[in-house]
Parts: sequence; C-alpha cells; structure tokens
Amino acid sequence: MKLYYCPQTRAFTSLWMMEEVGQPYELVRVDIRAPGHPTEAYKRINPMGKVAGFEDGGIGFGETAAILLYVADKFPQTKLAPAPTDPRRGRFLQWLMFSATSLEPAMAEKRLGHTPNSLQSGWGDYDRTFGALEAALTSGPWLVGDQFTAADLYIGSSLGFGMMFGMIDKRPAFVQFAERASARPAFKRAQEIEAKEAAKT
Ligand SMILES: N[C@@H](CCC(=O)N[C@@H](CS)C(=O)NCC(=O)O)C(=O)O
Repeated sequence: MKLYYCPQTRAFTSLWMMEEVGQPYELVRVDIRAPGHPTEAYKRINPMGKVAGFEDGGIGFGETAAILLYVADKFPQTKLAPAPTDPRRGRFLQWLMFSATSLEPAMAEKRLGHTPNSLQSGWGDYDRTFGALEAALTSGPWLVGDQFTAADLYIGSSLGFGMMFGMIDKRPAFVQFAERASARPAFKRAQEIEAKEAAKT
C-alpha cells in the first residue's frame, strides 16, 4: 500500500488511519506547493491531483472517505468499520461521508460568508450541518456506539482542522470529541510522522 501524502494538508487524516491500522505502507511525498503540481503521473493516482492519494495492487484512487473505507474493509480485524452485514453499517457510512458531503461545504460557506438556501443546497447550511453533528455527538462516546471507527477518525480530524482555522465554532461537544479522538496513540504517531515530514520541506 502506498499513501500519497503532503504534510500540513488534509492527507493527515489518511496518515492517522494508516497508523490506526498498523499494517506496512509506504509514504510517498507529493509536494502540492511545487511548480508543476499536479503532475500527469500523479493525476493517474488521483484524477483531482489532490492529496491524499492511495495505491494498492497498482490501482490508485483519492478522496479521504474512500481511502478510509478501503483500508478499514481490507483489515476487518481492526474493527474500524462495522461489517457490511452489521445493522450499524448504514449509520457508520452516513458519518464517514459527512465530512466530504456536509462539513467541507459548510466550512466553505463560513469562510466565504455566503448563506445558501438550506432546502436547495446538499448540506443545508452551516447551522443545519453543525446542529445535526452536535446532536449526534451528545450520546457518545463515539458516533456509532462504543466502538471507535473510521467515521470518528474523519469527523475528529475535520473538527480539529476546522476549529484550528476558525471555520468551525468551538462548541463544547466539538472540542471534547476532537480531544477524545486525538488522545488515541495512532493520532500521536501520525503527528510525529507529520512533524518529521514537515521538517524536510
Ligand atoms: N476531498 C479531498 C480534498 C483533498 C484536498 O483538498 N487536498 C488539498 C490539500 S488540503 C490539496 O491536495 N491541494 C492541492 C491541489 O489542489 O492541487 C479529500 O478529502 O481527499
């Protein structure tokens, strides 16, 4: 497995996932700030040219949610995803997709200062997205019960990133959830790798 990665980007979420899974992988640096990025070669891994990218068995793809789900399913012993036959699977998938489908556009809404028509836009609007997430986080400890999953990892990572850059309000439920998720040893290992990689730039 190869993880195409650049420090201080959204690729951190996939790096954290690889550290949760604990299986061998190669970290391949992609410098998104270099002239000429994205190269045609990299676009054969991720057609958007964005990080993270992933490759396994010679097949490349991108999108954080896809990487997390692929890896969680490949290593079911990690219990980072309920099995396809598990009734909790649907709710897990809903929250696994939520960062890409709702948190990202809601954060962009805040950054751009534009409030959309909540009925027409896929994520509703900022208040609707973050209201739904806040309500889901009150039952805890994790989004789908007692088991930490890839959905918690992605939501925890997005909350940490969004609050750090002022795109998500620091509501107590968000701060507590991000702290709980980032207390995991795999998060700390990913942070150490990230610090070493950032020092190389
Ligand atoms: N939806 C993508 C977003 C990834 C993304 O936006 N990556 C940024 C870094 S944070 C990137 O690669 N930017 C470089 C570029 O656009 O060429 C995912 O979650 O994987």
